[in-house]
Amino acid sequence: DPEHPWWRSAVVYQIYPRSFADGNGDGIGDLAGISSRLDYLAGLGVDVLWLSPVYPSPQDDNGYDISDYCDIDPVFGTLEDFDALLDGVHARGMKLVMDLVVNHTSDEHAWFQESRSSTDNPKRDWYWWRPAREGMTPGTPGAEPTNWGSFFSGPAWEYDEATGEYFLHLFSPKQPDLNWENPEVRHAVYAMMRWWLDRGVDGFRMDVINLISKVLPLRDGHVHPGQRHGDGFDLYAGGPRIHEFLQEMHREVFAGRDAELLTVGEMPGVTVEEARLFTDPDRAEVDMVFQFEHVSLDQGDSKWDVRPLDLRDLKASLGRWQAGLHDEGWNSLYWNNHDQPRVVSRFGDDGEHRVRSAKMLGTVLHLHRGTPYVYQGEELGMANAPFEDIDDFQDLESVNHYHDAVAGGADPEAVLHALRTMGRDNARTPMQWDDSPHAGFTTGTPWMGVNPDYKQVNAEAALADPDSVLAHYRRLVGLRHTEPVVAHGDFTMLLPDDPDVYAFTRRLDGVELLVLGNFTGREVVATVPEAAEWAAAELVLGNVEPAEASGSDAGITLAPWEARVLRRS
Ligand code: ISL
Ligand code: CA
Repeated sequence: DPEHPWWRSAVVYQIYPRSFADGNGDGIGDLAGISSRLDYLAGLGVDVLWLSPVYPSPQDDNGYDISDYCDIDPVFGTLEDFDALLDGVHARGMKLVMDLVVNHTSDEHAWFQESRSSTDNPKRDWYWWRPAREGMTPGTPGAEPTNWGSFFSGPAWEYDEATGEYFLHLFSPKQPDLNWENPEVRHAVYAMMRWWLDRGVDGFRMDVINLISKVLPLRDGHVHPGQRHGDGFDLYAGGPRIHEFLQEMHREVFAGRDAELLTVGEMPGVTVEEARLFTDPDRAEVDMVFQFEHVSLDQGDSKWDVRPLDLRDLKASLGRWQAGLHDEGWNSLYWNNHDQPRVVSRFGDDGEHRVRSAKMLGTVLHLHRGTPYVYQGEELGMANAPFEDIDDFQDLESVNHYHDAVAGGADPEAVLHALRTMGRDNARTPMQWDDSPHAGFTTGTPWMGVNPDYKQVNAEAALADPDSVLAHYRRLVGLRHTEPVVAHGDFTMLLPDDPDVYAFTRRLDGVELLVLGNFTGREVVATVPEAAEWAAAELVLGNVEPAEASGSDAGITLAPWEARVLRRS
């Protein structure tokens, strides 16, 4: 049914393979480890698994720097292991989506090795090579072709002595950007994608896919006060040919087989207006996008400028996305991924109310209209890790930022505070399977320390506890499958000015749900319309013992971090 593609009632589970399950005891998660945990995932009820990159990689950015698109990194296994995993996933009625990282390759990819070998190599133009700024000595500070900073600190250009030119890298110097203006590049990427689809994979999550079209000619960005580098974002995000490229990719790769597939474009900075275009089925680009507005509301000028969340901003933002993609396009829904801190620590309470607030957050997210994504460990209420000093961090983004900021005169303790709050490593501590050493993640020494809370917070304990976060997530996934109003209903935000309560209704064919979430550790009153009637309605799902008569005309009283889903028809 083209009106109701299957992914509208699906839930996706993201696996960060390095940190999920180690099958061979070398301390790093791998494909065999994932295969051994498929029953757990099927038990959660999710429909799709998305794997962060498992391709051969120098692992400068944990696999987002790919040196061969058509193989598996030995650290994760072999293509045979991959096929076995795919079979296991399909045998359980689930689908498998691969990460597609084609804004850039690794500098160790054969394409880049050729490209850098000489200025007249046939693949020279597969990447962005530019001479030094006019009148400047190549390789000296400020001689970069444009003033752009990279996402991972420092300039976005690396000088290559062999040929005396610079190459562009929006991320690390080991992640040179591909030149999508070159049709050979595009067709090589499409051929690779077809190769994976022919192997049986069910779609792609497309890494920073809105950065592939750059404004030409490349030029300087505005230098904001206090910034060392220019801001090139508007010159490479959502560039002039982005829709053309995605439509071409769709024609070349997905046409004729897209009904069974899932495609999601990761798009930093994308607006709701642009997202409508990207996800309008008639335009044949992608099924949905990952947007970043709601995970930027507790940040100032940069992600390291950490501020408290104002719940009204969150409702205004997500409410705008719900309305904007209601009739055309489709939302993806997420709190967490491998780049974000843990949501229970970020928007909930990872102390006394960890379990209850994790359930509240899951409830609010999963009852929106859109396709929810669960990031490994989120379903256990896993929390941020207690990193102490800079040596505890592994992610190049955090480590580079620390050295950069401290060299620039920042207070090291303040920088560490920001890393502890927003750092990507929070998401990357090993999955907590049980209370045995290293949480059952590995029999060896884990590549990254396990969160010490694993004795309490682990899958084995959660499976045995009907009141666990895991049990609650299983119910949330189930609701999307069994209640058409959850997958397909209209969405109406309520109480936009209430600083404490998240409230909305969903409606379909005479069935109506009211969803309430208390985002505080205090008892609060949700002053929704028709409160007394709603308080008496059927409780579909909650996270506290059903309250005694707690509603009156004035409102519904919610316990600290309480969530309630009520139903009437
Ligand atoms: O987390 C971020 C840094 O603040 C984001 O800007 C992130 O870099 C951006 O969302 C793009 O992320 C994706 O591409 C990166 C990779 O490091 C991330 O892990 C990936 O999700 C480069 O491939
Ligand atoms: Ca391993």
